[in-house]
Amino acid sequence: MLEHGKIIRIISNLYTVATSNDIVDCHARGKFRNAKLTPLVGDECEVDIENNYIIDIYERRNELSRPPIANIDVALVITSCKEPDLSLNLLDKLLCNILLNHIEPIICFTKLDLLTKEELKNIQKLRQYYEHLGIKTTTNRHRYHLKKLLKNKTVVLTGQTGAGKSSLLNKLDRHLTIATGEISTALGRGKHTTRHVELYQVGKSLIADTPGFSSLELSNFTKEEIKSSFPEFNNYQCEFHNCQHTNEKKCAIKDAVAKGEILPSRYTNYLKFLKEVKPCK
Ligand SMILES: Nc1nc2c(ncn2[C@@H]2O[C@H](COP(=O)(O)OP(=O)(O)OP(=O)(O)O)[C@@H](O)[C@H]2O)c(=O)[nH]1
Ligand SMILES: [Mg+2]
Ligand SMILES: [Zn+2]
Repeated sequence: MLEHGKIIRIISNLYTVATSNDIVDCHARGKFRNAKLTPLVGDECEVDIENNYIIDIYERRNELSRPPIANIDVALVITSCKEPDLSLNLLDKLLCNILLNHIEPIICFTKLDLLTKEELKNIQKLRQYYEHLGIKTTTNRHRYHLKKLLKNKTVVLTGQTGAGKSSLLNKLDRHLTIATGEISTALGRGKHTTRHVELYQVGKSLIADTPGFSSLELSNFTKEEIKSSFPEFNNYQCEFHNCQHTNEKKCAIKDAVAKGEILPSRYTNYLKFLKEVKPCK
């Protein structure tokens, strides 16, 4: 018998699928391997519930490869302010990747309790900057706000290892007991506690916990795409419409950085990301 379902968890080659009235562990048909199609958490699929096989994957609305997930409304970028240290490079890179995959990013800052008053003010300024770009921001302290932002959405948590993704899920639903990690204070590094992607029903949202990472490549995008993923650049008109905002003598973006209108970190990260694209593109 065939039923429609959604993949909610993948651990190595075992796929857990939620159908309308059951949760079944399945294997995937070899044909996916031949078609170079890797089933992802979030995939809508057809399952043979007698033989426990996924036999078809429906067309995806969208997908991400880091973390691997499909059919997402919102990517919540869990951004640690301390332990691990705030990385604006990773934040901007994640935003780039999410925007270019046509998914809405929302930034969620964590570990604000470890900050001094001065550092907190800086986070507040950062929040205002990103909000001004049209990107919503929140913190893991504001659970009511978070629940409102994520209501009726399929959400993926993404961000550095040790940033507090699993801890946040446990706080959003007190029935969850997902393992969370210790931060080694000596090294200031996390231990990669979460090892697989899994969707959880949390109130009126479906939220995926994912393994953290500390690096991400933007090599699949073109320079033009990278440029288009910086919304603040649209507010300025350079002399040449194809200005790369790099070595050009006159450039409205560089002027805006000098005037303090564009955050220096945003511009520096833009330059770094340009260097990561494939040379042939
Ligand atoms: N002080 C403080 N600690 C936090 C906060 N959020 C999480 N932590 C702690 O940070 C550590 C790592 O949290 P996890 O939830 O395991 O982090 P993760 O993002 O799931 O990490 P990976 O699974 O490795 O990707 C745990 O010891 C948490 O208790 C916070 O807001 N403040
Ligand atoms: Mg985790
Ligand atoms: Zn320019």
